[in-house]
Amino acid sequence: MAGSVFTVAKTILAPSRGSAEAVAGSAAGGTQGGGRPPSGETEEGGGGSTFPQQALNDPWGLSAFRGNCMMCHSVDPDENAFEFNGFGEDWREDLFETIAPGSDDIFDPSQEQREAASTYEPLLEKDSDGDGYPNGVELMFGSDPGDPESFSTQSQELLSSWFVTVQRVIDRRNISQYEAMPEAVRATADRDGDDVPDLLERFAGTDPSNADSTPLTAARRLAAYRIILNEAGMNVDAAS
Ligand SMILES: [Ca+2]
Ligand SMILES: [Ca+2]
Repeated sequence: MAGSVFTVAKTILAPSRGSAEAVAGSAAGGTQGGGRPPSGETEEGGGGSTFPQQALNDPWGLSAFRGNCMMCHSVDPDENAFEFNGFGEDWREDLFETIAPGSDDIFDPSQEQREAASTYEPLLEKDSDGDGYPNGVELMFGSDPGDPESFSTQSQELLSSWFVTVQRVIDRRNISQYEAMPEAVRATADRDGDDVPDLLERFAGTDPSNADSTPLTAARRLAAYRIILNEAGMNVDAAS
């Protein structure tokens, strides 16, 4: 399988679209969600090449083209051995010890249990990669919780306050209601052509002029978060 899939660049980013598609297409048993958006519409998140990847992409609205193995795995370039990074270890520990106790194989728990591990509050509060950004903040705004060199240009304090507000709102009202709003569906200017409009890149803290700096979170989900925060009076564009 293409080694390039596991090549991690150093800001918030992911494998090239071509390699991600190749993996998504070749993974046995996988389904690929999202898909390229119709012209003028934002991309939708969810899906992915493997069941564990889908268990992260679906609840967090991550792009199937950008959510990737490196969120949980480290690959030793010499041994080519598949190892887990800190986030992968923490996710597995919560899954196997708390959510699906007694299981120790990734295929044993149900997909609902794997998704529950991805949204398990103690996991979200941890900072598995030690970059100062809690896992929940990284999953919401689209940096890699398993890579200490991937984090937003927005401050941790700001994103943590936004995280709390968004979580409180979507406890009461499903995120899909926000994703269906015309403001979330309509794509706006996207200078670097990475499918995340400039406005949403500034919001998430990536570089709108660099296609290698792109949130893992799909544009549709980011737009929904932005609507929620603006409705809550957080005036997000002033901070972008
Ligand atoms: Ca972190
Ligand atoms: Ca990180």
